[in-house]
Amino acid sequence: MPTWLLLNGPNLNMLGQRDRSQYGSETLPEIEAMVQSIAEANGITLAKCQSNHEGVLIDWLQQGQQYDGIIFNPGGYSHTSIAIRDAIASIDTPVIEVHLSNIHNRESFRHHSYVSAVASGQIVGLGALSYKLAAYALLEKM
Ligand code: DHK
Repeated sequence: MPTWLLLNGPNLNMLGQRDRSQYGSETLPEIEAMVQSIAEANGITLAKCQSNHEGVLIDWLQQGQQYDGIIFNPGGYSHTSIAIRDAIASIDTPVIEVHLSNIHNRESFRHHSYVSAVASGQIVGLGALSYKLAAYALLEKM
């Protein structure tokens, strides 16, 4: 059975409470359930992880070969982490980079993502819909 990984980085466990004008009102469990229902409807198993720790995210990415696709919101590490970029570059699994907010119309330090160059694609600025579209993108790729 094909399997996807839904990976969320730092502070995304606070969705629903943190800066709703940027991140919307959906909680992470609600977003996970939304992706899970798309996966299940298409016979795909979904593994989920949220971590506030860079090394834990890298550990999951290093196991990425066992997945058929990865939906990844690296949170603030998008803009800082060469180590996460290197972990993605070391696996063949397609990784769709997701951001709830439009990182390009926010502070300039959010405009650059180290992940983008090694991701299969990037979806930004559509709130929880960004995750849904990432799931559809993976379906098309499979
Ligand atoms: C989430 C974060 O936590 C920020 O650090 C990024 C991203 C944007 C998002 O929009 O999902 O800059």
